[in-house]
Amino acid sequence: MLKRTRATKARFQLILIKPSHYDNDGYVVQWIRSTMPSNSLAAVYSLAKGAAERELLGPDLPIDVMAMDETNTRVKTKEIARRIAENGGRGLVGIVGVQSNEFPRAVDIARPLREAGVQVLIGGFHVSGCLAMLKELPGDIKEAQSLGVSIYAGEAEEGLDEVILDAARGELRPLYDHMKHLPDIGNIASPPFLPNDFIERTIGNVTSFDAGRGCPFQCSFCTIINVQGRKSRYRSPDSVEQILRMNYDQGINRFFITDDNYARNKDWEAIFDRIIKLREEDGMDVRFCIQVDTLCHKIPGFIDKSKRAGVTRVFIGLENINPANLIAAKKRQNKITEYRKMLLEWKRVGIITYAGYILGFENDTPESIRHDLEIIKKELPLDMLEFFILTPLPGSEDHKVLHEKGVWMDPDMNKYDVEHVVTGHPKMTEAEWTEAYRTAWGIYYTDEHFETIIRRAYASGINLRSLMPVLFWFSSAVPVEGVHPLQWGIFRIKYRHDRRAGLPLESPFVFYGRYAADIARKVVLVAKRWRHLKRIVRKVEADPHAKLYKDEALTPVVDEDAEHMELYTQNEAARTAVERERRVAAKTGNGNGGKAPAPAGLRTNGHQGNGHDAGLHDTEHHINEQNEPASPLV
Ligand code: B12
Ligand code: SF4
Repeated sequence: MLKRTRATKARFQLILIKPSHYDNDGYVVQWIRSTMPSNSLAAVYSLAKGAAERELLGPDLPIDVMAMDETNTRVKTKEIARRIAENGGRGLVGIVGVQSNEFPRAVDIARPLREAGVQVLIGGFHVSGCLAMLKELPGDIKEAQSLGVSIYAGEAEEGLDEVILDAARGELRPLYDHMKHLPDIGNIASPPFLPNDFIERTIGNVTSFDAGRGCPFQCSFCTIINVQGRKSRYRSPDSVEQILRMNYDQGINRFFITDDNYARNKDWEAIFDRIIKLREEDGMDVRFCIQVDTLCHKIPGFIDKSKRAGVTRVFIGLENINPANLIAAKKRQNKITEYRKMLLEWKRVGIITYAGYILGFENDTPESIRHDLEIIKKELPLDMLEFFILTPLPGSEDHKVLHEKGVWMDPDMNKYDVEHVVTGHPKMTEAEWTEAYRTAWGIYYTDEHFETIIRRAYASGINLRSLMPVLFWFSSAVPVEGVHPLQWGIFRIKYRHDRRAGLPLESPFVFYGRYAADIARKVVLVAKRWRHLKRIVRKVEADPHAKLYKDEALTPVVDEDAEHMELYTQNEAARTAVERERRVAAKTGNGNGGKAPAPAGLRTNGHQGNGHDAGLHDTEHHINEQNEPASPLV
């Protein structure tokens, strides 16, 4: 990636690195092809290119911008330092989009660079979250500063120029704090963009961008609201069109819109309308994966417009099915009575659903988790389910509260990847909690349930050739590779020398012997699992009655027998939640004519008490026209 350029004239070198993190053995998690390009990197890279094109440092000091994502590219600090020296000695390494689990790796990258006299600046969610929520900088950030590493908290849209100017003078400040002012991103001149040679290092023809930032809700485990705010800030339809066209021109037509909650992007409709125009009138075949909340189906037209705008996959923050847990986490907007209705709406238009499920809320036990997952399998028409360990991520209210109370939290930030237990639980030991996470994947993705998911999808008009790779990806990442599907990639790369600071260099015999055995094991496992899944798909396709498949989860909400669904009756909290919904419905005059007491969310007409019309549309059954498998995410 770093081409050698011996310059005759000084050139400012701006090198942007999105770091990875370490696996449990202390090796950097890297792949020949990683999941998808990072939007954080795309955002900062594009702003930096903009500064270079504007000749921010004047015509005598041109800026060269380079970007690399460590999940698919080896970071060679010596080469970086040499490149800066060869170009006149002025430069900056920006370590970008650093999440808490990546902070130790970011510091390990910074250390040799600082020793070589290179200026380094770290930005991203870890530093922004800590500055947003903690009264004092935590030890790891102070330690980075003691190495001479500068910290950038907040968004780069209005602060990057200042940083480049300071760095060019060799006067980088220890801290840039932009947390108080959240920039307007409506029409910035350089929206997120990465060139194609970068995207080729990831799976599929996919890139990502944020159409908006911020979310109005208040979930206690969430960092987003404290870093990006609760007010919706969004790009204009023109800006979104610019991003789409720039990518389309380089052959990229699939996009992951990274908004944590696109349904709460205040301008979702205008953005979708523009995309619909691009697709239907200008013939641009663009497709999307979005993230939404469990009330999105109540926004009039949201699901139908998603379909027309080319959304093929949707991530939903389901989080849990026990209302007591949801209330404790301040996730009151998640109503179990809405889950089935929302999922059936996505099924109606043939869009694949993924739901996130968090393990380790205060009422969870290994038994309750197992029981809840069985209910989900039976009663919710969901395609993929992905699991996370409830983690007090720096930047969240949970983290702040535990920190202020002095409750133990693991000091090793590398473990804050929502796959490790990092604090105590009232009902589970660390071992039980870890095991509950590990086994959850196997409980959901059984052979029997694979077949059920595939049958439901087939009967709903979802293209099985497009479902199969994602089903494979989400069900196999943990058993095969031991990493979360969002972190998986194609073919793991490991360098013996790229080991976490403080850990010994292993002997080549031990290292390569284990590496080779590991590769062999994974190849066999991957082939076996893929063939197995393919057999199930073929079986369903060969079944002449498969299109007529029905089960409890696919039962239309209007016909369901709410009294017998375990989702609504399994415990006191569920029954209370259903009762509360009934009372709300009765008060707002939206009852169902004195018939069987169906919860508000189970009715098919009328208002739902929050001003939105639930309006189940009686449109034709849509068939997902997407055929070829691409990235596991988009
Ligand atoms: C998209 C996304 C992903 C994508 C990443 C690919 C992509 N397309 O970007 C995928 C799905 C792969 C992913 C995976 C994970 N993610 Co993620 N992800 C996000 C998400 C939703 C959006 C990221 C984004 O684009 N933000 C918008 C950009 C522009 O904001 P930004 O990163 O903060 O960058 C701005 C500023 O920080 C600043 N800045 C950043 N770097 C620098 C550097 C310099 C030099 C300067 C000047 C400024 C600067 O300027 C930028 C532009 O304004 C965020 C939540 C969020 N709203 O940000 C979670 C989030 C970042 N993810 C999170 C987590 C935990 C994970 C996983 C560990 C989960 C898991 N087990 O799978 C993995 C880890 C991946 C890894 N280590 O390899 C957490 C991190 C929390 C924390 N305290 O660290 C977040 C915040 C969500 C949450 N749950 O709270 N993720
Ligand atoms: S709905 Fe999602 S993005 Fe919004 S506050 Fe809750 S966890 Fe955060």
